[in-house]
Amino acid sequence: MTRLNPGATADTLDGLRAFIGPDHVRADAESKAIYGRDWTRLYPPDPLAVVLPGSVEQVQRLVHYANERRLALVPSGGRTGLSGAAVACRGEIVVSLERMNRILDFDPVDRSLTCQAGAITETVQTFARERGLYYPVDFASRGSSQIGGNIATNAGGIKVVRYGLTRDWVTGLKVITGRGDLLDLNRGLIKNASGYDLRHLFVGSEGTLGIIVEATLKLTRPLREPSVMVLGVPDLNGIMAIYAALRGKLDLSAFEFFSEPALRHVLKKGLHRPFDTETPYYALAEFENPAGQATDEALALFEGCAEQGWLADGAISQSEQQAKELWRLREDISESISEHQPYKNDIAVRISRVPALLEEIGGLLEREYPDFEVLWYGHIGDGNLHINILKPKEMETATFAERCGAVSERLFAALQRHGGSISAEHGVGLTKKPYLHYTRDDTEIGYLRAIKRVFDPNGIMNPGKIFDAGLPG
Ligand code: 2HG
Ligand code: ZN
Repeated sequence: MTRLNPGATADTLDGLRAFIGPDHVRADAESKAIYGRDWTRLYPPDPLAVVLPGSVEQVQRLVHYANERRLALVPSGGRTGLSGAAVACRGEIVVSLERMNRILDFDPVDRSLTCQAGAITETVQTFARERGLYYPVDFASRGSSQIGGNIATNAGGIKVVRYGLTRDWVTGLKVITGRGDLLDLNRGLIKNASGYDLRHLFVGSEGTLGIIVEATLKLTRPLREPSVMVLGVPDLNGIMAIYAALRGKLDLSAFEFFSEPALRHVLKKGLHRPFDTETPYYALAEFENPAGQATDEALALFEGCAEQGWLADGAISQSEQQAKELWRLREDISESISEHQPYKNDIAVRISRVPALLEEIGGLLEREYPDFEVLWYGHIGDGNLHINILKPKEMETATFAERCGAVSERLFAALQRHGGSISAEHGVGLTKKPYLHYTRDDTEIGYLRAIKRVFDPNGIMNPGKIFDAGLPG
């Protein structure tokens, strides 16, 4: 990989220190190691420096400065990403928004809040809850992920079946474009039919068009006493049938799944089986159940699904605490397997295509990886599957990556035939960049490049992420 910022010198950093402050421009080895990577752990971090601006003005000045000197910048949130979009491994300057973490405004009539990009997801969720409201974009990394990063990847998570993605909750964005302009996009409006909505270009842009500095987020009413059911399911087709049955009758707020091998990893970390029967797969459904009013319906559905042979056993939460414990069986999987350096797939198809895709990919993986441990879990109610392949202990990382990469091509070709996407919610970053053409054709990628040129003509914004832009940077 070509190293970026070859012309940068000690003077370059002194220039940054002059307007960002000496303590907020760091070039020590520890800071570089921490801020140069995300949760992928695939790329050795190697930034030139880390800068931590404290205001919108400082971010704008920084982008002007970077344009004048052609310095490559990597915008950085909580670095919980799984595709390498926030990785700085080629001498880039990491721009961490972590000091810009305040909630700036709240309006109960609009039911919205405005925060700086570095606000932690959980802080926003708690702020909303304390005001009787709810920010429904939610996932396991809520305690460290930041709103700006969530927007830059259009994060999904565990409540998408009911509430949609991050995109659906952003009513306003302030950004500094790669040219250094400040854009104040949509300003919290619900309706705004005045031409192209540039806000949506920044949602999912993975730091390649500019730096998100502030966001206005919609809030909603909290869930009413949600209950959680975990169901033991003999096969993946059964999960889809159960989903169709439950969807019509319960107010579902989540519909997730995981396999028995995936469950075993969280059990090893101290969690308990939800019931005695072991089944190849498990579905987790969350539904509103105020004063237990939906319990009878849920139990009747359970009986009906059992009669059809779609499920073999199940458990339903009787308290908030039990609901939390059942959730952990699904939410803790990713962290529980991280020590095995998994090769991650985060694929999506239309919900109706899930069974056909599963059959095809399931067969392919069984044939190609008989010696690897393959784990299935994810947000099946959105058509989003996370397939993780664990590295055998004795295998070299490079050999493992090569074998997984070879199968990826065939996996993504199958996905393409089913009209799917190579990334449902983790983004493209570096890990999925070689495969972008399976989801976007060349003409479309040409339009993406053209958009990039408009916002970032010198190619200073997160160069080499999503696609190669063919720009100077
Ligand atoms: C999840 O749904 C996260 O748990 C992580 O998106 C998925 O580990 C993964 O592949
Ligand atoms: Zn996920």
